[in-house]
Amino acid sequence: MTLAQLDLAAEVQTILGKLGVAADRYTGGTLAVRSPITGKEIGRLSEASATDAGQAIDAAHQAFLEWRLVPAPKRGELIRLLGEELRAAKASLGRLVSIEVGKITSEGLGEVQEMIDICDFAVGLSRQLYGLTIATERSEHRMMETWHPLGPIGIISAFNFPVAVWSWNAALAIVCGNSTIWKPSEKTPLTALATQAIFEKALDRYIAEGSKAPKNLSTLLIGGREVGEALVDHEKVPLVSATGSTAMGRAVGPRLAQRFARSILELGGNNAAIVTPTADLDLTLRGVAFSAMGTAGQRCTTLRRLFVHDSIYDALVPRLIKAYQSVTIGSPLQDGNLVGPLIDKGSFEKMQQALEAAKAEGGKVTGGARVLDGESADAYYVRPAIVEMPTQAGPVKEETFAPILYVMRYSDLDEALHLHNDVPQGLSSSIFTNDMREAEAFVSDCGSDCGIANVNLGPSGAEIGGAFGGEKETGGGRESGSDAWKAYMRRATNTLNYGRTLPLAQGVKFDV
Ligand code: UN1
Repeated sequence: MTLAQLDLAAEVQTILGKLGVAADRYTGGTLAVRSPITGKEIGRLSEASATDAGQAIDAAHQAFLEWRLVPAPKRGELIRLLGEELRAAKASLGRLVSIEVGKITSEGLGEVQEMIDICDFAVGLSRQLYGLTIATERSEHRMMETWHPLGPIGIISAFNFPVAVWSWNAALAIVCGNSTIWKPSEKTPLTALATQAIFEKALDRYIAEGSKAPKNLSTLLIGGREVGEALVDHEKVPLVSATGSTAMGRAVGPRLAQRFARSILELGGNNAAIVTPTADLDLTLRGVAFSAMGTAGQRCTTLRRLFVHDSIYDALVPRLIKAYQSVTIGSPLQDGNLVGPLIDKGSFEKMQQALEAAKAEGGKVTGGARVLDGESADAYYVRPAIVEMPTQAGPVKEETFAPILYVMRYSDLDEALHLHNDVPQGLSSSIFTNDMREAEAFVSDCGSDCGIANVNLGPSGAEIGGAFGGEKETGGGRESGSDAWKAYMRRATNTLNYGRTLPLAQGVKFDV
C-alpha cells in the first residue's frame, strides 16, 4: 500500500470511538490536525478561548481544595487505576501516537509504556511522600518538615512525546494532592483527547469503588497561545511545567517569575557523545544509530553531536555513514521501517536551512534529502543526515529538531569535554569508552555539564525512575523519577513546643 492509499482519518475515528471519545470532539472545529505519515487531515477540533481557560482554572482550583483532603495513598489508588486503563488501552493509544506523531510502532507503544511506568512509580510514591525530622537546639521542642499540595498545576506539552510528558507530570501532581490543567501541543490534540478519556474512565471506576474525587481533577484545554498564557498568568496556578523550545521557555519562565509562581522547564537539548579509543565500536554504532536517527531525530534527548577520537575515526565513521545510507525510511506503521516522517513542512525547512548553514561552515553532508514525496506530497520524510564538521560552529551549537548528526574529530579528551560542554544547552550526554578513568571523568564534577550523563549508551531513551531534565538553556527543571515529586509540593518547616517554657533560639532573651 502506498502512503496515498492509507485512510488514517477512518482509523483515527475507530480508535477514538473505542477509547470513548465522542466524534463531535474532533470534527467540525477550527484546529485542523494532520498525520505526518500522509500529511492529510485526520481531525478538526474546537479550541478553548482565554475565557474558557479562566473558568477551567477556577474549576480546577475548586477540585484541588477537595482533592487535598484525600489521603495520599488513596490518591495513589486513582493512579493505579489509570495505570490499569492505560495497560488496557496500550495498543490503541500507541497506534494513535504513531498516527498523530509519526513514531514507529515500537516507539508509539513505548510511549504508552512510559505512561504505565510512571503510574506504577507514582502509586509507590503515594506512600512515600516523606519529610525530615531535624534536631532542634530548644529543649522540649520538635522540628520537622511537612510537604503539602500546591494547587492546580499547568502542564504544557510538546508534540514529540504528546502523552508521556503529560503523564510524568500528572501522575506525580495528582498523588501529591494537586489538580492539573493540560495544554497539549496544537499539533497533537487527538492523543490528548484519548488520554483524557482514559483518565476519565479511571476516575469513574475510582468513584464507582466508593472513593470520592472531584470532577475537574484533570482538565484538558485544546488551544493555542492564549490558553498557554492564561495558565502562565493566572494567580491560582502556582506551578507550570512546560516542555518545548527554548524560545517558549524564555517567554514562559520570566512571566511566571514575575508573579513568583514556579516553573519546571524542559527545553531544548543539543546532546553529544564522545567516542574514545577503547570504545566497543559495535555497541557504539548501535547506540549512536538509535539515539541519532530514532524518532526521526525528534526527541529532546536525540544525539546531535558526536566527538570521535582520531585513532578510531576511520573505523567508526564510514560504518556509521553506511548505516545512515541504508536505514529504512517510510510509513512508521509498516514493520521494518526505522525512520518515520518529520512532523511537518516547517520542520523539513528548518532541517534544510541547518544543512546549508553547516555546508557554509565547511561541513561535509551525507543524506538529508527528502524521500517518498512522490507518494505523498504533503508528508515530509527525509534520509537522516550525517555531517562531518571541521569545527563546532554555526548550526552545531543550535538545536534543530530533525535527524542531523554533526561528527567531529578530537585528539585530547579534555578538549573534547570542553567542546562537549561549550553549547548553550545541557540536557543529555554520553561517553563510549572501556577506560574506567575516562568514564569516571565524564560523570565527575569536571565532566559533562548535562542533567543526564551516560556511559556506553546513547543520550536518549531515559527510563522514568531517574530525574529527567537538564541545565543551562534546557531550563533546569526535573520531572519524573527520583525526588522530582518535591517540585509539585510546598515544604513547610514546623517547630512544635511541648514544654511549659519558651526558650528562644540563638540564646535571645525577651522576658516581658
Ligand atoms: C522528550 O524528548 O521530550 O529520554 C522526552 C527519552 C524519553 C523522553 C524524551 N524517555 O528519550
